[in-house]
Amino acid sequence: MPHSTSAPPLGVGMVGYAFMGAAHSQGWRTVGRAFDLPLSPVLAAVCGRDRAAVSAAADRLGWAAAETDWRALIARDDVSLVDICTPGDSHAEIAIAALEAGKHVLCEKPLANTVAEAEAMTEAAQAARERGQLAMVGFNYRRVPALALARRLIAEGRIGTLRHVRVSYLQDWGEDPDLPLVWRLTKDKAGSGALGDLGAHIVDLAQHLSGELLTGVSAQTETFVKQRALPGGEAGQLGEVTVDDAAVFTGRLASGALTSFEVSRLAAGRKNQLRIELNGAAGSLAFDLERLNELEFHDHTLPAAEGGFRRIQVTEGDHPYLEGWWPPGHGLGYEHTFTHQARDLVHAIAAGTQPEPSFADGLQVQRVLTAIEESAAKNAVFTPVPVPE
Ligand code: SOE
Repeated sequence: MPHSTSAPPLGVGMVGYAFMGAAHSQGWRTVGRAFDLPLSPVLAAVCGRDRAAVSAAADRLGWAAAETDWRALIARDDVSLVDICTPGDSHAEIAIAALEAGKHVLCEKPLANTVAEAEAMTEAAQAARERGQLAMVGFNYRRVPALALARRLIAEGRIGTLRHVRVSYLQDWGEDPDLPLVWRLTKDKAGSGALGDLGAHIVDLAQHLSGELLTGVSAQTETFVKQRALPGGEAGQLGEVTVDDAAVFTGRLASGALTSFEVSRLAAGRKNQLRIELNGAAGSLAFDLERLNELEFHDHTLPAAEGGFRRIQVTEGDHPYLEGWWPPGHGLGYEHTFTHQARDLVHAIAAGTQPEPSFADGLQVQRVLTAIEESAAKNAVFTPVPVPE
């Protein structure tokens, strides 16, 4: 696909072309048209194992060429940035090889399936940084304009000393009894279930928005549907679900603020609902991904008679990322977060500065996820304090 500006080209090669691959492709296709960029992304090649399927994906998603071996993709001279959109079990191998081959890397979340893999990736990224290459992990929700605004307001002290962060991320596709044992339900491919898939997002968001890290967690996880039909198996043949369907956990931020988290793939009627509320001594902020152009803000410094949550319509030209889009008042959607992610990465590459979130940030989230799993394993024999009758 030709690049649209006179800026020097930045050749992108993407591995994987399913849901996340399509979302990232959308970002790469649109970013140079929505924003003024110092480099012009070129969709050089996409990679997948099946020749016919990857060629069809290249046509559909706008990639100039198709490869069937990710090593060949990395070796291409017209690829300077490798974008990894595969299941978690291949992130480490591809990212480390790409960094060693002199490429910049964008890797979908969660960074890896294990802390050890994430550590190796972070080490490779740090070595590559010395050579001028950059690596970023794709926590796209940081780039929802309303959440970027929330971060700005919190950094400016508008909600004051933080007391609570309350987050949930709920979906319901796991409630489908006919859902087969897809890769997201297997530990060897996905690392964990709702925890790594949805929990990684909300752990990152809670820490990113508050500007603080979790110091400890206490968790419970559950796999409600323990067996599913084996894809390609005979009728009635079932396989074990080896990941969690849902997790609830609490934690403390460094300041002592209390946090609570809930993720599920079996929350009937909740399709892709991410809600976050932060309460501070001077005010509160609340956001719901299903109303992603809005941010609720309560200013607790106002006289009580004037307080209460008000809805900020995050569609103005001076709101984060809005300069690239429509006249004021015309909202954005889920897909724009991938365009914004591409924008920030292109700017960082041109400036030679570390894009956020870094692989080190992805590793830290991985450590939180592992602590949650450890806590959940301890709580597997549930020993609550009995409530007297
Ligand atoms: C899972 O269903 C999923 O696709 C996640 O993997 C994405 O990260 C999330 O943004 C939407 O839901």
